[in-house]
Amino acid sequence: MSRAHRLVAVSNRVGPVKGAAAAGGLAVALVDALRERGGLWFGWSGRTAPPGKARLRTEKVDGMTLATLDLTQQELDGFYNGFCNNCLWPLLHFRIDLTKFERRQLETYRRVNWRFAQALAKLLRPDDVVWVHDFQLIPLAEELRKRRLRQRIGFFLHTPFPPTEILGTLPPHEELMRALFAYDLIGFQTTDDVRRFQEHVRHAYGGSARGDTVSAFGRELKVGAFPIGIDVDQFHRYAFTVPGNREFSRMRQVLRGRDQFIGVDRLDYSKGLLRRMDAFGRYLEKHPKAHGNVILLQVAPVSRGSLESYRDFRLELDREAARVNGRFARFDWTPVHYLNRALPRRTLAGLYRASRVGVVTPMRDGMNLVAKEYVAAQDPADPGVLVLSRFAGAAQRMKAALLVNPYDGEEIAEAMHRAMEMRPQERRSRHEELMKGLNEYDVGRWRVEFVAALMKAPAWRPVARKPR
Ligand code: GDG
Repeated sequence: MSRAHRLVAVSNRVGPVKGAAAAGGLAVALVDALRERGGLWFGWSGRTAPPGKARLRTEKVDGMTLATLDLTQQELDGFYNGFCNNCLWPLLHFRIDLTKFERRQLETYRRVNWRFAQALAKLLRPDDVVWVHDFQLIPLAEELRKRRLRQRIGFFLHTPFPPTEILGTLPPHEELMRALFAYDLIGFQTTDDVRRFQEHVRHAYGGSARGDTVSAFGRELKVGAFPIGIDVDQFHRYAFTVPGNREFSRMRQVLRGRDQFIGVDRLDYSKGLLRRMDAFGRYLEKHPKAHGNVILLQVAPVSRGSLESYRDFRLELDREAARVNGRFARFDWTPVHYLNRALPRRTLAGLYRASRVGVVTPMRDGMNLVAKEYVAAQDPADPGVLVLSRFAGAAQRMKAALLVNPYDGEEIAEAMHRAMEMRPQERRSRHEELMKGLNEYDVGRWRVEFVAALMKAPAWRPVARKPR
């Protein structure tokens, strides 16, 4: 990408920019790229405003421009809480049982995308390269194309792409997939997601897929797998310098020679928290020697707490944690330490480092960055062991972890035991291999490869009209 091109990132939420490193994930990846080229970041402001008062604000921060749009409460309900989190999120995680489709919410989803496009179109320059993030914004490119914008526009899906049998249950699946074909490149987390997308396009719409080119609806686009990574060195530094290092020492003091398993997840039903808790109970049941000696620290900040499915899930998890504690706790030992608060990122790094086993067992996950952070925070001379779900995108390139089926509590419990018993030499060699993978494909490479592929994609052409 030459300097002549400005990078424009679009995501549901914008920022933070100043504390990007502390927020982690997408913020880090995007801020670096945008800062380099004086880019623009566009999205929802995180605020609601009464109808007619919802404003677009632009500000310059650290050499880049932030442009944010308010939503009305009604838009927030129908778009974000409604169609995005009550319908698309469960569907994309293969949970048809939790998927609630309401036509009115779809209309609000369309309308918010329309408003985003309306505001963004005014800010775009002819040579901009636009990178749109995630399922909240599928129709955005189509809306921009309607305004005759011909810029290169790429889309990255952070979640899994589900099988055609599941996607086909969504009433407006064709509308959404057709909208995707207004992009020039679609990036997925793994090659499995790419394959499922290609199969769906073939089966459901009679499209075709050859190599990285997929055709349907009279259009052609490029697809690819771009597994998102982390800033490995930075995360490692967090674990070994103040305050991460201090939190590590405090944790060690509190543990008093006990071993700790750690789980860190947004409180979401896709993350496999219930089975994990149950598996820990099974592990304790089978291994009385662990009693008094092992703790599971589960950090699970509340997310999407206004939705019923999330509130129900939280109650269930509270019960499950209490059940394991009620059954096994002694007056001087509580096996499950369960927090619903978010901790600072550097504290997390110290806690990962202090934990003998990282337990990352989502039922389905696009990638899962916690798995990568846990590995990066370890001491290479005496590393902990990662227990990882086969159904996290991260598993595709982290074969040196102990891979488990997250639906099988017995298997998770066995992996917990195996992790505890593992000799230092095996721990070191597995860790070394995992680190090699993390370094090979870090967050920098993720964004550079995506943007390079987008630049290479053929320039957009409108669908040729059939002669009458
Ligand atoms: C989506 C996809 C994909 C968690 N608790 C705290 C905290 N976190 C941080 C973690 C990690 C991030 O949040 C979570 O990232 P994940 O990748 O695990 O999961 P999602 O939030 O579901 O993200 C996922 C990702 O997008 C990127 O493409 O990997 O599959 O679902 O960085 O550390 N951070 C702080 N305190 C906490 O208590 N500071």
